[in-house]
Amino acid sequence: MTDLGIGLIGYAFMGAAHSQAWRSAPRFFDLPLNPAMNVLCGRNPEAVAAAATKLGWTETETDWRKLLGRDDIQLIDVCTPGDSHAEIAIAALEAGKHVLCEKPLANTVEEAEAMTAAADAAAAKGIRSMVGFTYRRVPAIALARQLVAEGKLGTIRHVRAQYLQDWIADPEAPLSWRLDKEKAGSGALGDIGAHIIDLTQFITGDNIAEVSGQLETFVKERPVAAEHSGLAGTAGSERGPVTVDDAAVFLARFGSGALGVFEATRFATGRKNAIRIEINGSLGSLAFDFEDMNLLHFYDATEDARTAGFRRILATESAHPYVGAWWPPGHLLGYEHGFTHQVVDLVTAIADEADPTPSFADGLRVQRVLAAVEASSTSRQWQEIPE
Ligand code: 4PW
Repeated sequence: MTDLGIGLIGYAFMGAAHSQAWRSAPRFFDLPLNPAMNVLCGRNPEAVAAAATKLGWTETETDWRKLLGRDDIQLIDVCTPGDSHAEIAIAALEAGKHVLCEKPLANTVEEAEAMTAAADAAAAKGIRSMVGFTYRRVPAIALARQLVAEGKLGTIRHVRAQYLQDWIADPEAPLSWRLDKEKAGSGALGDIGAHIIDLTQFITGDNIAEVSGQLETFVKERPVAAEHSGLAGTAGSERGPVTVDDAAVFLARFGSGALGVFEATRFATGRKNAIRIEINGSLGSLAFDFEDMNLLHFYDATEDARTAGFRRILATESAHPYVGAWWPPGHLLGYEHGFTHQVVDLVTAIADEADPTPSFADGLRVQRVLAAVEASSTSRQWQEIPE
């Protein structure tokens, strides 16, 4: 089978999740190309070498530009903070490499527009790109989209979405790059709010047309981190400013006229990674919570009122999206499986010479909603999302 040489940039939380996916995908799914975990890239030579050994990469590089000139790399996987997404992704696409880029696509709409233009130009030459809105690949979420597309909910009236975490609820939790506007673009809004924007648009097949939002930074100064990885760190003795939002709330109106209520926060004490989505339509409703990610709740409003009620669908049947490649029914999947499914869909699209989704254009659409929420928070006015 033909190799698809992978160069992964970044080896922290997301780098580890993507490494697991590149390793697992060909072991459980019949892929049309063999992902070869050729090069892991990071700036610190000792740390990247140790990570490569642990995560299963053959070689390392300390300068991402070197990946672009290598013949054994056909795909660049960008797992760096948002401030380098545009530069790396555009250079990689121009060098003829396929690109998988972590979300949010960029730190600004302007960067996301430039990335989308580069992706369109590359697609004309058969070079593919995808943005990592990984939760689309949770089987229960993919099932929700199928049910909506089949018309089982009828006309969508309400979209209710929350992404709740609490890892910085403690005011002494140290600063990380995710709390630095230069690095991350925004806070809870872009890091986790971006997911619920993408997910609700994905499930409903409808786009957000206008928003009215508020951002808040509850804790304006924190200890600088002595060390930090993923969502955890240890505090040093100095203190520094938080330059992003801690929480974002917004109302939305979808193109179809459905009303949306969104909330993204890292201050929801007790909620660790609760992605809660409820959609109410004229014929029924769906409800999902990532903290119980194998379940999708479905209410069929056309049933006999005496027996109608929310049905608890355990999305572990082989008839459910992605599930057939894994375990027998009831043997649950977890966080990492979404990343594996993302790799499966990307590699399949590359082999089929098709454009994978979510595309950079989808990422740009989310970026425009993020910018509109920020603008609305400042202006205290509703903001339309440009098409
Ligand atoms: O899903 C979330 C990510 O998109 C994770 O919980 C953390 O926040 C890590 O990055 C973002």
